[in-house]
Amino acid sequence: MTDTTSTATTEAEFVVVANRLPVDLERLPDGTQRWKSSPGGLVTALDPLLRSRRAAWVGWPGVPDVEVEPIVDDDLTLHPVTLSQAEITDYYEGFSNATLWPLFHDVVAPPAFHRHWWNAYLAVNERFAAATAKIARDGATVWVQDYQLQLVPRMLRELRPDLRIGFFLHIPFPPVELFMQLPWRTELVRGLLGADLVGFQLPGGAQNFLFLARRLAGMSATKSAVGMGTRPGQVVVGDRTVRVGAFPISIDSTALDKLSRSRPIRRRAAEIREELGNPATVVLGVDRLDYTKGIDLRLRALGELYAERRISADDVVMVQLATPSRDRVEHYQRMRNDIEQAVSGINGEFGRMGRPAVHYLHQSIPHDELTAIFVAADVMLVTPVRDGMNLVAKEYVACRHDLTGTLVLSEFAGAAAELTSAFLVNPHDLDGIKNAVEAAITVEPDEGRRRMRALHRQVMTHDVQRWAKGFLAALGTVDNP
Ligand code: GDG
Repeated sequence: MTDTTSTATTEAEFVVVANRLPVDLERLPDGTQRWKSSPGGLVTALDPLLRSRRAAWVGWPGVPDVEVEPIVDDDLTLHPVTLSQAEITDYYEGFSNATLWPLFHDVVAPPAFHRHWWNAYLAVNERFAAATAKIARDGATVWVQDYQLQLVPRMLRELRPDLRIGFFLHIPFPPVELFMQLPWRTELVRGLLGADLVGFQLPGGAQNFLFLARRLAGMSATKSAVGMGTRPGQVVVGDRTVRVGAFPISIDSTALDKLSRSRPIRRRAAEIREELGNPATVVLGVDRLDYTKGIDLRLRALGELYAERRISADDVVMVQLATPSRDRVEHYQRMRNDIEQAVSGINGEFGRMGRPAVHYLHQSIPHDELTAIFVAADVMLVTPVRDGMNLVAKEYVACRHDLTGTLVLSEFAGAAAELTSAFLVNPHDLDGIKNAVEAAITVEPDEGRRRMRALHRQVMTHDVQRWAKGFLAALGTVDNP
């Protein structure tokens, strides 16, 4: 990442607006700061589109209270939005992650409603809209991302009616009955309706939104059929038509497939199995440490399977990678304690000296190491109680070109709509999870290969590049894929 600060373009043709920039500002112990690139799925998906025209990315650099100049990296300019510590507490940790996140994930934790959090959300959304309005060229395309910025489309349209505005929600859009709890429900729906295209992971989310648009914002939905991909429904808002559709996100499947086949990764995968004591079966969980991910449920299922001697810790060990996340939000602190207690309970009862049953890592690990762990694992457990998509499930599948390995997948992950050959489970049904885990461990090789072939084909043909192109085609800015 170049850190040239002088020649920031003020006239972008394509602008991505997201809570975070694709780079993090790092403060070093000596008081200096530097940029660290943090390429996520979104960056990979958008990179070719960003590079092919004068593009900009508007986002928070990850550190409070810093004013930094735009960063120019070839054709892409990064525009940092400054947030104060109080705003991070109220807008990000508060309204985004303790109001919207639980509300949009089926209230698995009770959402908290505080007016001062909402006020901070308003103020920060306004700042993002203003920053975008300043840098977009006449008639530019703007793509706003995710639940932290749902008011931006309308605010931006008021400032700049000439822009073409798309919005994509990465998390589920909740059932109407739950959304109605939100004191600011009308403002949020109106905020989203400022876009020309509102995209969701699944048709169900799009349908929920269409219903609400009609009910709360007094708009008429002219077509309620919402298809996957590029067949959106429509809402008429004054003299504008807002399109609403489902665009299931994915991963850079080709890159991951290639990496997983590489010699260093395969060598490291073999080493990992050895480090685990060469068990017959390695079971894996990879999640941000979040209460929606159902880590507790899969640990309970595993513990009961050991206790009932349906599996033995001599043959079956589990690795649970729980990446640190939102650790200043109270609910996350409690959940971390519960999960760590569950892990030590299982290890206390079923582990042996030097051979724990569950290897638990509360760390963020490098991408290559994570890929090697995917390659090393025989059974992948993805058991969220609610998840917009779940990229981990797709990443595991992309790493199984040899068609080994089995995936146990919650019906409540968006990915279940596409990955129908997985062992699908209702995460609330503990016996169901136990049966699925046992079936995944003991599956006949032919049956396992049959399932993985279908999964692998799906993930390889529906990648993140296709997702981005499909969305932008529906927005009318690129040709149909
Ligand atoms: C939201 C929605 C939706 C995890 N630990 C490490 C690491 N990861 C990577 C995974 C994966 C990503 O983080 C997590 O993505 P998920 O999709 O699983 O979940 P969320 O973070 O909740 O994402 C979700 C997604 O947005 C996209 O729309 O699918 O439903 O909740 O890529 O591999 N990567 C590295 N080290 C780690 O320790 N390098």
